[in-house]
This record gives sequence, C-alpha cells and structure tokens, in this order.
Amino acid sequence: MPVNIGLIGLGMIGRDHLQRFSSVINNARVTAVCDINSGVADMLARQYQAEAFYDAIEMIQSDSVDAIFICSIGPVHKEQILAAIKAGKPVFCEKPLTPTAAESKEIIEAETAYGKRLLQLGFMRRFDPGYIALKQGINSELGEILLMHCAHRNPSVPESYTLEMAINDSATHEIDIIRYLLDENIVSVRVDKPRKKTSRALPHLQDPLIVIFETESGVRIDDELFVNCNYGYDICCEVVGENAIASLTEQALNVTRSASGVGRHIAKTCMERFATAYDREVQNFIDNISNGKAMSGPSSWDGYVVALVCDAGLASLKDGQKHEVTVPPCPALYRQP
Ligand code: ISE
Repeated sequence: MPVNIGLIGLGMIGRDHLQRFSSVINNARVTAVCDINSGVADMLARQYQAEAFYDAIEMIQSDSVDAIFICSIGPVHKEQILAAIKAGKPVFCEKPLTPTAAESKEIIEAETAYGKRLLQLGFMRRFDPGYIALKQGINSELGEILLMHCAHRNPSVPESYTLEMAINDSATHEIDIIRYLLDENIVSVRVDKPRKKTSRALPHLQDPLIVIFETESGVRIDDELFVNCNYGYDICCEVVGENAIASLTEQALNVTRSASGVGRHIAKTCMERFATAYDREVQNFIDNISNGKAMSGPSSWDGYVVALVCDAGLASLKDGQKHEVTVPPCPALYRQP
C-alpha cells in the first residue's frame, strides 16, 4: 500500500517535491496538498489529483493522510510539527526545524514524550554522494583535522531574504554538515562583515559574509556566504587534515572541451545541484514508514543543535563578537544505535 502524503507549502521547494513524488519516489503518493493561498492549492490539487486544503492543521488531522511533508516557511514549522506528533504521524520537515532554539526545544520535548522518532529533517546534503564520499575520505585518510573551508554561493536571493537569513536559513546547511562530517559539535561562532559588499546585493543585505566556527576539538572553519554571486549555485568544501586535504566534488557532470578550454556546467539552483540528494532523502523517509521503522537521517535533535548555533550566530551578526554555543547532552532517543 502506498503511503498517503499530505504536503504543506506549495512554494518552490514544495512544488519540486510534489513533482518528485509523482515521478521518482516509490511506494508513496501525495493525496492532499495545502497552502494558505487557496488558488495555488486548488491549481496544484487539480494538476496532481489530490485534495486541496488551506489549513495545515486540518490537513494534518485528516484521515486521508498517513504522513506529513512540511515545505512551509520556518516560522510556522513548530505548530505544524507539534500537530503531526500529536496525531502520531511521521513528518518530514524542510530546514530549518524552527527559527529559534527555544522553539526547537519544544519539538524535542514533544517527540521524546511520544517515545519514538517521528521526524526527519530536510538537511539533504547528508544524502549527497559528494558529501558522503568526503566523509569517507576524512575517516580513512586525512589524520587529525585542522581546518575546513566552506563556500555557499547562490546566484541571487528574493527581496524577502533578510540579513538574518544568511545565518538561520542559508548557513544552517554548513552548520549541519560540519557536525555530520566531523562528528563533533560547534562551540563558538563569529560573523565577519567584510568592508566591501557586492553591488548586486539589495541595500538591506551585507553580502558576502564570512562566518568562523570552532568545534569542540578546535577545528577552525570559515564559511563564505555569498548569496548574490550571480554565476551559479556553487557549494564548496575543503577539509584540511594533517596528512591530506579532501575536497567536495559534484556529481558527474558533462565536461565540455572548446576553444575557450575545458568547462563544466555549474548548477543554477539548489534543486538542480542536490537533485540526487533530495530524491534519496525523500525515499529514505518513505522506506522507514513502509517498513514500520522509526525515522532515520537528520533528526529534531540535529535541528535543535543547528538552531543553538544560529542563535549565537545572530547575536554575533549584531555585535561582531565571538559567541559561545553550549549544547546540552543528547537524549537517548537521538543517539545512533
Ligand atoms: C534556501 O532556503 C536553501 O535551503 C538553499 O539550499 C540555500 O542555498 C539558500 O541559501 C537558502 O535560502
């Protein structure tokens, strides 16, 4: 029996997942879609032969859906996740878990009280073949890790993108992947605002930004956040170890040879760059449900820890100072078996 999915939030990523469910995901179908914009919900419900809802909580409680897929904006995640946990329904939530750590903590409390992991968080980079290979390279070859250099470049961002989103929206991906790659927590954050900014950034933004993280063991990481780089969606990561250096590579892409040299295509969107990772994370969610298993992959705890780092990062964005991050002990529910 296919899993009946109720998908909330029909913006860009919501539509991308809708298309994914109808083309590449096995054992699942979207039976309900929900958006506060009723015209959009009606249009996509017609296109994908699903039921249209305009109220997320009503859809979460409906018997027509077995599992919830949240693609709405961060500020409404908490209410929707808590409703899914209350209904005992598996829930996939796009990042961030919530915009603040205090809200994420409420989710941890609800899920631990339920007693079983019900949530998978959309940190899709953990399913990317390049990052998985990078992690294997780190484990086997690099020796003691000393430094990491990251770059997170987007061609452009919409007018609704705020200065804070560089931290609690974009950088959340690096914060999570640093923990995944190094198996340790971040203990401090400092945000540097370079004196020069791109002429392409809207006046309310400071772009690019450099964020400096430090981990428990002392690995120092710099992250360039450049969200109006114009040329493409470009994600870089280099891990500097005592014995060797490992770099993130992209999936096999065609190489062109021409009079101007050897060239490789650069993705234009996150949906293009991480297509395989998105497919795999969604199939992982469905497979766990189909096999009656607890959720695996990025958890509410991962979302909470990322939110703690973001809180410190936002404080640093204001005062330019280094801010410490204290991560409480991880509850048993979220420890790897
Ligand atoms: C967006 O929300 C994403 O998740 C993208 O992966 C990221 O590159 C972008 O900066 C965010 O705004």
